[in-house]
Amino acid sequence: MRKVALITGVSGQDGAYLAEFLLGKGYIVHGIKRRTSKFNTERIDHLYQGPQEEERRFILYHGDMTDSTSLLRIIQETQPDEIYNLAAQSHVAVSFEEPEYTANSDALGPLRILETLRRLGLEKKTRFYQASTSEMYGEVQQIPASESTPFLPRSPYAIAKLYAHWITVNYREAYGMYACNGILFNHESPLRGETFVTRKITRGLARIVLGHQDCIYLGNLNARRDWGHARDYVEMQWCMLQQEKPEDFVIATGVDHSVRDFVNAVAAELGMRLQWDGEGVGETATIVETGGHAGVAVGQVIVRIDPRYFRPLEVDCMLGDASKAREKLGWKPKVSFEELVREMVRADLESAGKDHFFQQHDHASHAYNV
Ligand code: NDP
Ligand code: GDR
Repeated sequence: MRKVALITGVSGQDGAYLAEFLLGKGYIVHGIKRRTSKFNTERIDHLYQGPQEEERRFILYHGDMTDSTSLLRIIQETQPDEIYNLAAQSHVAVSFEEPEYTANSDALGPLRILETLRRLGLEKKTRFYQASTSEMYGEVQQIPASESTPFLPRSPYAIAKLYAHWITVNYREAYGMYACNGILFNHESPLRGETFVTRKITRGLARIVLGHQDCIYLGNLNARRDWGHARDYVEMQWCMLQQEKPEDFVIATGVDHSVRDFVNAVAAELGMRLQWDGEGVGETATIVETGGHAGVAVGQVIVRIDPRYFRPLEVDCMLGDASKAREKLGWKPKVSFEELVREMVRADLESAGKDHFFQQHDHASHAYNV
C-alpha cells in the first residue's frame, strides 16, 4: 500500500520540493492550494496530472487555511497518513501590514487542522508536521539557537508561528498525537519567492548584468541569516515524521552571513567586484570590476538603500545549532552556501535572459518588492 501525504502550501517553495521528494518515495501526494485569479502553480506544473489521467499520484484541491470547512472536506476525503502543514503568510515584513490575516492563517490554520484530525478520529492515524521557524527566537537569547533556547518573537508572523508551535506541542501531549515541529532556519533556492532577500538579490543582479535594470534597493544590509538549501530541508521534514516518537528539531547549517555578504557572493559568482561606501541609508555598492558583462559599467551603483525595506522591528542575527537533528536524523546539509548562490544565480540569469516582458515593465523590482 502506498503512503498518503497531504501538503498544505503545495504551490510554495517548500511545497514544491516536498511534493517531488514524496512522489519519488512512492507516496500518493494530495496538495492544497488556495484560489487565485491567475495560475500560480509554476513550481509544481512539472508534477501535475490532469483529472482525466489514471492512477494519479499527485492531486490538487482548493482549500484555505482560514476556512475550516475546506480543511475538513479535504482531510476527510484524503485520509492522509501524514500532513505537512507548510501553508502560511510567510513574509515577515508583510505580517506587520496584515497582522490579523497572518494570525488567522499561520496560528489558527494549524489549530483547525489538528482539531479536524481529532473530530474525524484520525488523531492516532495521521502524523502532523508543523512548519515552525527560527523567527520565533526573535531577539535570540543564545547563539547558536537550539531546541532549548527561549523564544522572544519580534513580528506578528513570529508570534502567530509561536502559537502554532505550542498548539502542536499541546495536541501531542494532551491527545497523544504524532505531531511535531521543525524549527527551520532560512532556506532558499531558485524556487524562493522573489520578495525574500536572497532571491531579490540574485534576480536583481542577474537582470542588472543583462542591462534590464540599473540597481536594486534593499533594507538592512547588516542582518545575518543562517541560509541553507530548501531541497535539503524538506527531506528533514519527512524524516521528522518517520521517527518512533514525535519530537521537535532545529534544522540549520550552523553558518551565518550578512545580507551584504550575500550581495558580494552573488556579484563574485557573476565575475564582478563591488565597493561599498557610506553608511545606513546612504550606503551603496558600486561596480569596480564588471566581469565582462556588457550591460554594466565600472562606477555604476547597483545597490542602494530604501528605508521602506526596514522593518518596524528587526531580527539582527539568526544562527542555528542543529546538533539534535545531526544525532537523531542524520542531518547534514548537502549544499554549501557557495553552491546555493551559484544555483540561484544561474537560474535567475537564465530566466532574466528569457524575460522580454520584464525588460520593459519591471514592476516587481521596486514598488511591490518588500
Ligand atoms: P512560501 O511563501 O513559498 O509558500 C507558502 C505557501 O502557503 C504557498 O503555497 C501559499 O500559496 C500558501 N498559503 C499562504 N496562505 C495560505 C492560506 N491562507 N491558505 C492556503 N494556502 C496558503 O513559503 P516557503 O515554502 O518558503 O515556506 C513553507 C513554510 O515554512 C511556511 O509556513 C513558512 O512560514 C515556513 N518556514 C519557511 C522558512 C524558509 O526559510 N523558507 C523557514 C522556516 C519556516 P500561494 O502560492 O497562493 O501564495
Ligand atoms: P526572513 O527573510 O525575514 O528571515 O524570513 P527575508 O529574506 O525576508 O529577510 C532576511 C533579512 O534580510 C533583510 N533585508 C531584506 N529583506 C527583504 N525581504 N527585502 C529587502 O529588500 C531586504 N533588505 C534587507 C531583512 O530585514 C531580514 O533581516 C524568512 C521567511 O522565509 C520566513 O517565512 C521564515 O520563517 C524565516 O525566513 C526563517
